[in-house]
Amino acid sequence: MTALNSIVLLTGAGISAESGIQTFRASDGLWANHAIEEVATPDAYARNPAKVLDFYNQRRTQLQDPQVAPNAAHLALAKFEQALTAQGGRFTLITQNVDNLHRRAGSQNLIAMHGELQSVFCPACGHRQTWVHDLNSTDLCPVCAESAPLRPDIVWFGEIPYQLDACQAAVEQADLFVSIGTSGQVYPAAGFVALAKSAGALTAELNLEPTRKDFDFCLYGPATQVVPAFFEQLMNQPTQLPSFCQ
Ligand code: BV8
Repeated sequence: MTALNSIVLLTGAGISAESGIQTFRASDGLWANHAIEEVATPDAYARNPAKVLDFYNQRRTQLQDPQVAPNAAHLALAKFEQALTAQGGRFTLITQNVDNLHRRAGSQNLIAMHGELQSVFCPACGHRQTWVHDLNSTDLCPVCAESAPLRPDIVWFGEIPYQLDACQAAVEQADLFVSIGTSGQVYPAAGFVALAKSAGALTAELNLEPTRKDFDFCLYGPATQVVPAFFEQLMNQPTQLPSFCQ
């Protein structure tokens, strides 16, 4: 097997679950207590901005909790990226998550395709800035200061994910595509595994439970256990994929 030089990851809410951040589709997940149509679409924001801002303010505030920190899975990815790039390899981490845990863990080549809780932008002039506290509809853009209030820098349903071309190019050039902690239900991210396979990459799923997707290799269990195990083995023998399939 050729050395796995170009590795692309897609992470979802499951990698942050053990850091205390709710996932979306678990029985006690975010979508169990909030209707997507009421908090995560442009129409919802136009209809009831206060409700949408409150939904994101609660989640942004949680990132200030000292208990919420990168876990062993986030840290293992940052460590692996450093080792792989030091050997001349390419590593791209695409996350669907809007928390800041990959950044805090030290991941460098990171694409936050669904945006970030700690960022806001002005729909009128495009100004973007870091924002760590509550956002209210009275917070006007400091650049154009028009009537346009700043909005959460989140890709809502029906909006085009960020850096989609870069994501798809990375997936098409991957030797190995690893999906971690995602139910694989939200597109276009959920289509990346098929794109990777069609481009000849090996594919692996590290998750709490199997999803309906077709992967070459799989390892199931909590991310803080399966992610360090998988990447430590990969670091020690970069020319073959750990055969973990259960
Ligand atoms: C778009 C930000 C037009 C908000 C989010 C086909 C093609 C394109 C679009 C569509 C399509 N079919 C349908 C669509 C429309 C829609 C869509 O996919 N709907 C779904 C529901 C059917 N997609 C869109 O609207 C997208 N935009 O289509 O624009 C376009 C597109 C391309 C080109 C031209 C035009 C926009 C989608 C983005 C929406 N925004 N997030 C916010 O965060 O509030 S999506 C949201 O879901 C989050 O980002 C989240 O990350 C993401 C995916 O969820 P997961 O991360 O997978 O979380 P989930 O809870 O589902 O699963 C957690 C997993 O972890 C589970 O498997 C669990 O077992 C595991 N787990 C739990 N604990 C652990 C664990 N694993 C390991 N260890 C543990 N401890």
